Amino acid sequence: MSKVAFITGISGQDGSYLADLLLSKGYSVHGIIRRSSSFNTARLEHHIQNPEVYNKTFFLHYGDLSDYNSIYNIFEKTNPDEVYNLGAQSHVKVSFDMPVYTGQIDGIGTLHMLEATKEHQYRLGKQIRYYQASSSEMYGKVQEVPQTENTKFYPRSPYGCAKVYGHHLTINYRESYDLHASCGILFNHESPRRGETFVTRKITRAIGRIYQGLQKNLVLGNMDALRDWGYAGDYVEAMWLMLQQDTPDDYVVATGNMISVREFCEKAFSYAGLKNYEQYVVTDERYFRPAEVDQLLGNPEKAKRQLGWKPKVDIDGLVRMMVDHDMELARKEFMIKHMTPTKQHNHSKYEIHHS
Ligand code: NAP
Ligand code: F7E
Repeated sequence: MSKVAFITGISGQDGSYLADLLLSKGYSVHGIIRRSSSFNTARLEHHIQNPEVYNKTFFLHYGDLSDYNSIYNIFEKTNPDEVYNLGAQSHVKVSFDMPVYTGQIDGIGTLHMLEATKEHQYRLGKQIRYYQASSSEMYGKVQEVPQTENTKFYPRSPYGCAKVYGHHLTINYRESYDLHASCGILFNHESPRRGETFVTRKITRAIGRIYQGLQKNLVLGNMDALRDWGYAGDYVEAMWLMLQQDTPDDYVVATGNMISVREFCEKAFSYAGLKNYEQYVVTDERYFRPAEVDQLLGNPEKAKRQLGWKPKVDIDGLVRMMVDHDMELARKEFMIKHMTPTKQHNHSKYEIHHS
């Protein structure tokens, strides 16, 4: 019998990579999607369009972390062996604009997931293993460098505060109800599937568009912030490994290296062949945060030692992967923009408009 996984946040960056990984391991994968007036499943299209997989081993259910009833019902329908709670309002800057909503989803939403796990473990009489997406944002104004599982938290945003609540709740449910519940304290991780308003993707999208003449400038906020950036594809393996351990625990997942937003720009622009990134980048107060996290640097020794996990992609590999992807995306955008519908060629809907 294949194992059954239930993923919240399956339509996001990490959820989509985790679904790829679990399907490749033979799992049946169930995920929550939110009702939206426009499509929100772009990162899952390769599974939705695959008749071998869709509604056979890969299933989507409408639900929302704010709605306990929907969560409870999905548990009841799917009887999961493993639960990955990745759903969140995950944007730090947005959490200052929507603090209550962020608390409801990232905090109380986590409580909904833990309650449902506890209830269904009891109902089914089998262990359900639970993964909580904790975050390096919990360290905020860092109390030591690098940060380990024992470093004190000092969150600097409503997002960071909500994640601290979810983190402690997960530990509390583990200790109170004997749940196999683990927290991954993941440092920033990126990919070509990263949301376009997070800084690395915003930079690589802009590079492709500037290269194609589709955009002139890149407007950023604090370029001095330092982050420990890894590759999302590597990080979902660590999530899975945590749930394969006999004993649940909490782990820092990071590369152990950090660079600034400015250095990321330098690397990415120069890899694209655009020398002098300064001529394209402007800063604007709009993108600064009321309270900033100046630096984050993780120590992944415990994950290396206990899980046998280590990152395969370094910062230069990550920059190359994201720039290559977004150069190609912008090339396609350019083609579409400069093509006009034509009646002359039946075989092709478009032709290049040389103006
Ligand atoms: P993401 O791309 O922003 O994806 C977030 C996911 O959560 C999306 O599927 C989103 O659905 C879903 N979601 C949002 N609100 C929801 C709600 N009310 N009910 C149900 N689902 C909801 O985030 P990510 O980068 O993949 O991150 C995954 C998790 O790891 C998050 O919990 C994040 O906070 C945490 N984390 C991320 C990082 C990182 O660097 N990426 C680091 C540490 C921790 P829609 O597609 O419909 O919006
Ligand atoms: O910002 C600075 C910004 O939004 C990184 C989430 O996945 O990782 C992520 O949170 C840094 C910050 O990520 C812009 O001020 C400058 O210092 O890409 P970001 P984040 O805030 O670190 C953690 C671990 C999570 O858990 C979160 O879910 O870059 N920055 N200029 C900018 N940031 C953005 N977004 N946009 C700018 O224009």
